[in-house]
Amino acid sequence: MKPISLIQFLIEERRAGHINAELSLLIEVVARACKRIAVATNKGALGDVLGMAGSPDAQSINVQGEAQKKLDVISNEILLEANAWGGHLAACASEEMEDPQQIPDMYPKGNHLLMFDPLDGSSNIDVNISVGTIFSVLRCPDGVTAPRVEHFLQPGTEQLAAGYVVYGPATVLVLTFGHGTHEFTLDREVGSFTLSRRNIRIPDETTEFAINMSNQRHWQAPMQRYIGELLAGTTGPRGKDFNMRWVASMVADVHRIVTRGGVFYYPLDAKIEQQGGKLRIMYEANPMAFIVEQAGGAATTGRRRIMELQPTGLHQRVPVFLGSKKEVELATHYHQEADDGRL
Ligand code: P6P
Repeated sequence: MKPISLIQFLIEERRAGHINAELSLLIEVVARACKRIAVATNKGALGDVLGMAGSPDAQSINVQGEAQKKLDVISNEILLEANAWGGHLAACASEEMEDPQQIPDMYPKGNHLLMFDPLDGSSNIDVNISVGTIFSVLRCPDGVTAPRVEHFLQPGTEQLAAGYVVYGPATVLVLTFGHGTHEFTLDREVGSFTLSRRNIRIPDETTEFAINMSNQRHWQAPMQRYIGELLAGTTGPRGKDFNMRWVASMVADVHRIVTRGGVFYYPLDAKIEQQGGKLRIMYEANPMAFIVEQAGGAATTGRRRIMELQPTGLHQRVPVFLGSKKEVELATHYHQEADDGRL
């Protein structure tokens, strides 16, 4: 069968009325920027892109209070520069920046808001483990020409598009517009993303879970109960053995789930309860939730559907339970039971 390029797919989606010309251009621009990020990431030790940003005695710290890797800064700059001039955006927001970045006055403004984590899992870069870019697209409220934070604070159900690019053995883009989840693999010889899976389905059941077990003693009781049952395997109430994976790179873990099923959990724990969770709602939890739901999976905070939350801050953190529907529903059910005092 003749390969379908991302451009052809976007034209199909426009003809189907799923997206408009401006959103189509936005996705093309983001995909092209991610190809540049892939080139930078793939240089490894040969490209002066590894290690920490800033100088040894003046490390670069981002809005999250995290030391920035050189590639965090490089990836952020690539996405900002690529999206500044096309006229498809009103503003951008990034994990790496405190406030939204306006489109420079010399360029036309568009009707979309773009949020991204330019290089998620960057702590894995120096040890050559897959990392990724995550992005989410919202509509800019009518009449708003200089979007402020509050214009970004829309529930995940308002997303027009969401996607990630995983920089692994292959460079793979996974994308949804709310009409299924689709995968594109970068054909390096041609330099274009080529449709590799259309209308992905995540199996409802799984025997594979992803969680950072070192936090176990800090989890809330329902999480202790749920994971304890998985670990008990055939000797416990689940009556089957489970396998565990934890890449500590959300994009890599989610891509495994999108590819073969499974669940990913970053629950509340006593260490992070004050900050509401580990992962950020606007440019990690919501886009991944959209992608997973459109592939037939589920995505909750352990108590509520992630995409129904009303965000309260650009960098707000939430717990994340996502993946194979039946498992996420069971883990969520245990938390709801505990909250109702029925446990
Ligand atoms: P931990 C990477 O820093 C990240 O934001 C996600 O990509 C990943 O799933 C998680 O944090 C890893 O957290 O506590 O295992 O280092």
